[in-house]
Amino acid sequence: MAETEDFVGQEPHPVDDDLFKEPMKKRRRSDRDQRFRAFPSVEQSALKEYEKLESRTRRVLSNTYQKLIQSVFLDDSIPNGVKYLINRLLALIEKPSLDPIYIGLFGSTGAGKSSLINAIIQQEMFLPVSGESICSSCIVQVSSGCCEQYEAKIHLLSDQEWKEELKNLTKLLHRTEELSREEVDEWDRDDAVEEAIWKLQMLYGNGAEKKNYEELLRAKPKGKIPTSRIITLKAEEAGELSVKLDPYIRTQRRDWDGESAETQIWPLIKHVEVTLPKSELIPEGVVLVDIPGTGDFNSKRDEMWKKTIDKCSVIWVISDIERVSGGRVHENLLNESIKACQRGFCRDVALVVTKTDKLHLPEYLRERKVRTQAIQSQREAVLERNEMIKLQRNTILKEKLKRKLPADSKVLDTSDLVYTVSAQEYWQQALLTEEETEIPKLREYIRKRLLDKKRRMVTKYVTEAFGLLLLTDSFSCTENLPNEYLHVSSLRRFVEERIQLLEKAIDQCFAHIAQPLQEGVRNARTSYRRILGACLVRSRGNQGFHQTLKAVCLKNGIYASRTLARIDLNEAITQPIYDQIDPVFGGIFGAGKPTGSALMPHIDAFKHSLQEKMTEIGIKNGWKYNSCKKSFLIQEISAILGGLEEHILRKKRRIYESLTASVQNDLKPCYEEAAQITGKKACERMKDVIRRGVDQQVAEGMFERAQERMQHQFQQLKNGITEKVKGSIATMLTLASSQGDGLYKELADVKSEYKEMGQLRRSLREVAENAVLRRGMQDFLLRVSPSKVGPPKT
Ligand SMILES: Nc1nc2c(ncn2[C@@H]2O[C@H](COP(=O)(O)OP(=O)(O)OP(=O)(O)O)[C@@H](O)[C@H]2O)c(=O)[nH]1
Ligand SMILES: [Mg+2]
Repeated sequence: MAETEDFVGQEPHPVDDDLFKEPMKKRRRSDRDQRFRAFPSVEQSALKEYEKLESRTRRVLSNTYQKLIQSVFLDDSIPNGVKYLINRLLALIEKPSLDPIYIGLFGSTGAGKSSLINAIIQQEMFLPVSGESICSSCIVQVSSGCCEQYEAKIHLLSDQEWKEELKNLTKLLHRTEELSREEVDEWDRDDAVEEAIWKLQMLYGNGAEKKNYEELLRAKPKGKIPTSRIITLKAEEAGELSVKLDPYIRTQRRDWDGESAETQIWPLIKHVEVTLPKSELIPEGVVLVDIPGTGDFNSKRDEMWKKTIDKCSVIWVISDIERVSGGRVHENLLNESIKACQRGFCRDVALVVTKTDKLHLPEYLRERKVRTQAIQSQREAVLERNEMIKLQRNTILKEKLKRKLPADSKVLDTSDLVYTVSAQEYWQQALLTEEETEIPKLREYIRKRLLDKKRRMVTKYVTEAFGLLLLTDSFSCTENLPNEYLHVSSLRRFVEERIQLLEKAIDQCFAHIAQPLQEGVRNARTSYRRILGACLVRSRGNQGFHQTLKAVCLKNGIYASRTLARIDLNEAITQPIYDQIDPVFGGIFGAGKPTGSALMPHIDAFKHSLQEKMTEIGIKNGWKYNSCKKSFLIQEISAILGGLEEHILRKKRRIYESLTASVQNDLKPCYEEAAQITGKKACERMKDVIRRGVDQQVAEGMFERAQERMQHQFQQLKNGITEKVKGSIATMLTLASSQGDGLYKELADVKSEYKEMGQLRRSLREVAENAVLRRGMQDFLLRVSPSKVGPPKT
């Protein structure tokens, strides 16, 4: 509870019933309680208290805002100080309550993602599931809302996006006359070609594959495409929605001969969003995302695939128990998830091993190595194997994360990195109890994450609001201190010095990347030929690879389809650089210690030095202990620097991707040249062009350019940070120094709001303490009588 430690005083706040009324949307109390049904008492109570605090804070802010605008409404000109205040208040009032937590279920086809989501939301047959072929065709997001109905939104590609895909599909199908008999056969068996033909036929009917781009542009699609590009489905019951939704989500078979309207627009579907009514099992604010493991041929969809992975704050790598050991696919998924930790917002990776019920007892017994205990039944075997897998996988995963992430990453401290679940047993309970299927454990994981986020968010919100109220109140302060503002100029000097120090510190911190980057470039130069060679070879030779390679070139080095492993040439040849920089990169953007390579501690140190200086000046000049001005400056510094963290997180991805982006950019002409190649031995010739193109670019310093670009991106981030800091602090000091210069006016009295806000701030600590206390009580009760407490049985 680090955030709440500095709060003093513990007066309980009065609990009044109208707290439950939110200013924007009035909700009935029963509705509100319903939303928390998913929570066992401890989390439920804490969450409620945080929500209460938040809505009260919003109300205080609203009242203050109204008072302020009323007092300046009729004025000819509004003083700068007041304008500043009004804008800050409004921004805080409009700040969204909580960005949802995205939990990505990321796994290859058939791993059991959709089945797992069904079990978690307690709807056995909700999302389509299939054992025969690839089942889910696109990214599906499942969340719960506040409405009574089940709702689904099917998002389609925009006109422009489809045109782009159409262009690429037709280019891919463009066949020349010179193909030999053998090559024609080869061509027909190509996965990329099959997929392209099938997409065109589905949308435009048979024969569409023979038409060119212009002809298809004029052709009318068979299905009806809404202009909004969103199809909304609604239903009263889960089953009803599930039936309506099925044809949109379920991958259509290539030999399909149906004529339903849903399947005709199927190639256009981008992603699907499903909203359940107030769910008991996934609370509002949590989104479960079913992410297929490979990405997509369509650039827009592929970009979305990457972005979706990056926006997840938690990624569960879903792996079938029979494939979890040693599979390359599984390794790729893990690597992609760890990359998301580097690039995106992901803080937490866990491995979820599915289908643990699948066990052939005689085989298991024969292979079993540890024989300390006799195994009597299937159930015992399953449980033993679960334990073993957890031990094994936990160690392996931790090792892997350690190599890739900085040593202080939170995920490395987590004890549970591996879950062993069975969606099938969750419904059948023939072998395992509900607890043993570990579905309830995953639900608990979700609730914990949500509560944690809510706590952090509300703490920040209340603190910021308090600072703002303090500032507002200080505007009407009569405290008259003629001398103190003489020191603003000395303060300015101090700030300038500190900013210079900060710049130096940032330089030092970014300098950590230089050496591994250099090393990585050296490695990349020596190994790129081998890596490229491996990428350009298929186990079954060129057969069926010709057009896939063309697709790779059409997409500037990246090809993703549902049937093949993802190919990304740019990423592959830059991998040796990433291998070197990964831990350092993570370290720069991690929490870290002030002495290490982490960036944030330097910004914190800068903040503390400024705040100390304010206090020091305050004391020297005999400011009253709790001087409004001093507190204002201190609060505003926190607010300004608090915003920086988000800025840095957003830039992080750009920086990380700069290496592949740079290489992709340099290789573009070579990909374009290769994509033009047709005719005899096209596949070999294409490979030659790529090999030669890469050789040439490497000789001309492609990797060194990538290195420079990354360093340039770091430099830009530094400039961005210092500019932002300089700008905001200058504004703040101007405001602080200008009291008495006629910039302020007599404002409405906000004493009572200020007081209430102070109380709310004190309540924060209390809520945190209550949660700890309740957790202790629950643990105690659980030990005494496990059957009476704990999550409600569902
Ligand atoms: N025995 C057993 N089978 C399971 C379990 N979970 C899923 N399956 C089966 O595994 C197959 C694939 O499950 P899905 O949930 O469709 O897998 P998916 O990961 O969503 O697959 P795609 O949609 O193709 O990406 C189906 O036949 C399921 O019935 C389980 O816990 N035990
Ligand atoms: Mg699925």
